[in-house]
Amino acid sequence: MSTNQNNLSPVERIKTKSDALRGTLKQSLQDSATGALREDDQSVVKFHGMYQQDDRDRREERSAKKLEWLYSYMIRLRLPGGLLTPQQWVGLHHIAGEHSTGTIKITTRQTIQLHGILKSHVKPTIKAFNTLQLDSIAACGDVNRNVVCNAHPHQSELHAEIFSYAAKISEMALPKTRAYYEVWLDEQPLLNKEEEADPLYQDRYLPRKFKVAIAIPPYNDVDVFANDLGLIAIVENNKLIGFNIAAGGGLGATHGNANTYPRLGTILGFVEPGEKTLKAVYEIITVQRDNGNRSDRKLSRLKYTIDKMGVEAFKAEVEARCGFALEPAKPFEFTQRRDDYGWFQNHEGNWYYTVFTESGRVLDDDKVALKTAMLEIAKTGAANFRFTCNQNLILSDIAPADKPAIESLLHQFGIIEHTENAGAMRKSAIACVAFNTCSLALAEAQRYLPTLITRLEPILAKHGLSDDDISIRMTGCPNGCGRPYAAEIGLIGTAYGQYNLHIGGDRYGYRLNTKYKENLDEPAILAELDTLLGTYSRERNTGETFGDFTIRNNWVQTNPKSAS
Ligand code: SRM
Ligand code: SF4
Repeated sequence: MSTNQNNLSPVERIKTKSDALRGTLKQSLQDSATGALREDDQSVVKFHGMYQQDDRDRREERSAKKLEWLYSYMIRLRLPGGLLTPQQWVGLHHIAGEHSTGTIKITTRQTIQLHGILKSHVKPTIKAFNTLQLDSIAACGDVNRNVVCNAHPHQSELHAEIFSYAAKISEMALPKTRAYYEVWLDEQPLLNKEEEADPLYQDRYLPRKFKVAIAIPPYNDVDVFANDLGLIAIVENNKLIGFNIAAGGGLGATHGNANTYPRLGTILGFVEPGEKTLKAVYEIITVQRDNGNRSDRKLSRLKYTIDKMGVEAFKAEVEARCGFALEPAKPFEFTQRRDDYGWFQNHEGNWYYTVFTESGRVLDDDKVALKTAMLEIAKTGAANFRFTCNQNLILSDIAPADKPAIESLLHQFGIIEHTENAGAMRKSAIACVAFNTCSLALAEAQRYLPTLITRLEPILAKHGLSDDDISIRMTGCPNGCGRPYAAEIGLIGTAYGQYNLHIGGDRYGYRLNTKYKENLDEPAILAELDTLLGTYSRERNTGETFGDFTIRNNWVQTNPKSAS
């Protein structure tokens, strides 16, 4: 299925002639006549972890004044496993205030984004991050993205060992080019370009983004099957014996394009830990590099490569490149995907507090001064900051002696109250960024889902479901950044104020949902959910989740692209 070289997508040409991702970024940055980058550089800059965006709330006003759109940049950190020291959080807080909108956004891939950074501030921002030993290399672009791992160290005594694979995989799959250091950090250009030869990415990189997740059963907070490549840790007698490998997950789809679809991963087999695991990950990436579609970017993710090659042929090719066969997959079970809120202690005696961070937005608003509170906690130096794929924040690795001081700050700023008082559905919800920065948004998501849940709460209460952590996820378009297709209730934007309603997904990330109703506005969403939730409440079996009930009740059929 190799792609016709004459039919390459424009991005393929931009990559190969980009001089190892340098493009003309330096010249683009110097052009003070516009807030934008040159067209090709807008693609190249993604590989440096940033996107050119504009304030969509202000497009009309700017156009009326005959001004160019208000361009700015989003920068996404590369943070394998999503961990910052308190010193790094303090630094991040100040960088956010000085260069961006000020809001620190925790993403669904366990990292941080800052928005609204003007062109003249991008380089100072990257430099400031560099002083904190943080970078944004490969956080976006056609490369391996941020590697995610179960966030909470209380979940397994082997957490640290398994967690270390996130950094190992991230390092292994990092592009070799020095472009980032030259463009943003003023490193002298290489005299010998051979030094940055890149056997993995060569000069064409991957056909599309590539995502890796590591899950430690029974917890699936990473939504492992939604990734191109998922590693499921297998632990026996308190020892990591290896990983089941799932491949071909991905959620993006395009309204009206039947060739595109969300798909959850297929388990290929089991591999021993260490070198063999890393080799298998590497070669799955090379098979995608060599076989992925480079003509049509809508069909270029690994899920389409696998479906075209067939699972068995794909697996055989991976094994041939590895020089070893995968063993049959080992049994495992996921029984939780949501975060555990509040205090937990791990086997070493350290304390952890998971803070409810609605839609991952760390800011001070009229409800809670979350950002100030986190700064004061970071200043104590007594807690690390870990991020979850559910967009929450864990104050972590707190020594018993330091717990009272942290707890007192949590009380002082009302964080404990804020976390405890949020309802079960709100605490299980995810919303993507959407407006005002996402150029692809058709409808609101993070600015609207909290309001919708407030309007749903009386309905939940009426049906006795206030404590039921039904998963609800909303995105502003079908790309699936908030993983709505893997939720019990998925709301996917089709136009401003309108959403497709999907149901039938399970609670733990094995089964995709299915479209149930199209183009609903808010009254229609509330009416539909009132009916569905009422029936569920009356007719469910003991312990039956909403997602499972919707399938048993034949409201929708099981989605055939679910995990297998
Ligand atoms: Fe995403 C594109 C935000 C997780 C699938 N995603 C975008 C862009 C960059 C829009 C763009 O291309 O111009 C969004 C930037 C919005 C903004 O203003 O910040 C964006 N995606 C996000 C984040 C920030 C959502 C959030 O609220 O947390 C997440 C950042 C993750 C990270 O830290 O790396 C984010 N995106 C996801 C996920 C979920 C996941 O990976 O677990 C998915 C679905 C899984 C998958 O990849 O299939 C996802 N994003 C997409 C797609 C569809 C890709 C596809 O295969 O079709 C696009 C569009 C594209 O690539 O063309 C996209
Ligand atoms: Fe933007 Fe769509 Fe992703 Fe939401 S799902 S952040 S609207 S690309």
